[in-house]
Amino acid sequence: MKALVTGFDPFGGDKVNPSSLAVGRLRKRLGGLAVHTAELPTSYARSAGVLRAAIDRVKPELVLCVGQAGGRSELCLERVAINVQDARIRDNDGKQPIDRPVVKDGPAAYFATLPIKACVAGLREAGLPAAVSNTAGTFVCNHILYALMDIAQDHPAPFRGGFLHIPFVPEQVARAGAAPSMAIDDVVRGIEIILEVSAARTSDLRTAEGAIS
Ligand code: PCA
Repeated sequence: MKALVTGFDPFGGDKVNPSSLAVGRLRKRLGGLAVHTAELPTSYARSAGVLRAAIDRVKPELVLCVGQAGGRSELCLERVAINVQDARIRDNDGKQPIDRPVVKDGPAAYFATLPIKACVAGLREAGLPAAVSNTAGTFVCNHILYALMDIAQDHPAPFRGGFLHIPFVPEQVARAGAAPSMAIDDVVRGIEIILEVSAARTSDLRTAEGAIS
């Protein structure tokens, strides 16, 4: 089985993006799973094309896109992407779309198809803080999860896909001030657990991971 894992380049004036740092450190093989990686630009206009090209090249059965969510304290498996671009900051092309669709006339939302609750359980068993998240925001990460699941609708090589939002790494917080952070080795370990759990099972657990608000 093959997996494709992507990270994003730095954005918003930051020097690093922990998602590409972590993805760059993944082992190339996890048991029977071959792990391929790519870096996506933090750009509404360009990211989906780079992702599609990587999927066409690798033909993975699993795709996990990873992005930074500064301020979050857990590894967050995203449940859903919505068909909206609404940017509070400029992307790496200087673009700041407001209330535009990711895909014109596309469905309002797509669900991730990885077993997100089983992944959260596996992460917690390994001692890593993890949660199901019900919003990936409206910036480029939501855009790419929506684009990923839209590609999955009619791609000739079927795959399951999902998105992981990760906290800052400690050196970002050391520079920029108080926020939660997670060591990059823990993020790498977490991504590998998500890949192993996703490769091992197609159905998800039926556990309560919802949010009251
Ligand atoms: N995080 C941003 C885009 C790129 C990244 O790593 C986001 O959460 O939308």
